[in-house]
Amino acid sequence: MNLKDLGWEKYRESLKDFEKLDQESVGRVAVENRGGYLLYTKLGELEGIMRGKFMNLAKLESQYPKVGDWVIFEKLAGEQKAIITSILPRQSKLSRRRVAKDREAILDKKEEQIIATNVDLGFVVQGLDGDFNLSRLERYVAMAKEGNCRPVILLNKCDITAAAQNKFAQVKKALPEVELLLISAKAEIGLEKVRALISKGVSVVFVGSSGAGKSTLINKLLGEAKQKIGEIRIDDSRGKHTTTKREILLLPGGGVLIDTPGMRELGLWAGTEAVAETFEDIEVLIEKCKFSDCDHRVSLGCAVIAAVEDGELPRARYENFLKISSELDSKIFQEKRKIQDAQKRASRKNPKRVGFKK
Ligand SMILES: Nc1nc2c(ncn2[C@@H]2O[C@H](COP(=O)(O)OP(=O)(O)OP(=O)(O)O)[C@@H](O)[C@H]2O)c(=O)[nH]1
Ligand SMILES: [Mg+2]
Ligand SMILES: [Zn+2]
Repeated sequence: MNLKDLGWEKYRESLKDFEKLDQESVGRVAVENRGGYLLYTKLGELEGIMRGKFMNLAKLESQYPKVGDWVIFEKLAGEQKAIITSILPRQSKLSRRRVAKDREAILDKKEEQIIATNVDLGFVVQGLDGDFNLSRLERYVAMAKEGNCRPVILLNKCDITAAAQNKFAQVKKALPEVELLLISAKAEIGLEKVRALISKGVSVVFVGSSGAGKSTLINKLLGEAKQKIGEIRIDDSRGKHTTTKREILLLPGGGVLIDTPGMRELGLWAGTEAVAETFEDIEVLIEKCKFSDCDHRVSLGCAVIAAVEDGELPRARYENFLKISSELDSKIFQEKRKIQDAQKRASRKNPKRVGFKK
């Protein structure tokens, strides 16, 4: 296995202080199993485990190795096994918050779930069947941007609908700045354009709902039926969560592909910056709102509402903007509350003496 084929050169450009890394001791996490990892290295495939000391230090789930990570390891003599001693800095990452187990978990930073790291491109795959959903696309795009990963939307299954061009135009209008391709993985339409984006050493992750066709597309790119494909339900186009783990697959002739299981629920882990970028047109309008604390819902002199009324801004896009921003607002609000509560608790323990006379 060649480090160059694993994307090492491209990744290394982002590292300044690691010039002298011994190539024999760096590897890339290809699969994450319970507590164990499959590493792709110069020495071939190695079974990696974390060094005990490291595990004691890692408090957050995100501090453990993730698929796509570059790690330093020590190989065990005579075995295809390695001890992972550290994770090299992540140049990019795609992450979301976990499917909500409880309310606290959603707001807790501990629950960041990393889907893949060190990916140059994030292919957002969406089917043009019942899977098609503009706001979901916008969320994926926000997520990719937030993680320093360039989003590319792949509208798949263009073979099954006459409305493909129409939906393509809808997406183009809603997300004009994002690269967009109309394809059919199954009927092999537009795949050369996808292939052209994945040059040697480039790492790409495929995300999207179960049944969108991620694995079908990956198999076509690989030229072999490596990934299992699942049927979808006819009534609602939902897949059956056929892919169950995130995994690196190497494209013959270069390129690192990461297949992922379809997401049940896309939580937003993005910050306000990503939202601003995705809603650039609305950000421009906001500048023109009469009041600086305009809520863009009922406020007087709101330029955003005016644009919706004039038909200049599509209503669906406006509603999606409100949805995403209120979700973020409540997160930020909760974070602030937590800090305030902590401050209150601290001041109760250490009451200030100011104002008291002895
Ligand atoms: N008509 C049509 N069907 C497609 C196309 N691409 C994929 N499919 C079908 O969609 C279904 C789901 O495909 P998968 O590749 O398993 O979907 P996935 O995104 O990997 O799904 P998960 O692994 O569950 O996340 C299969 O029945 C595929 O044959 C396409 O371009 N056109
Ligand atoms: Mg799959
Ligand atoms: Zn406004």
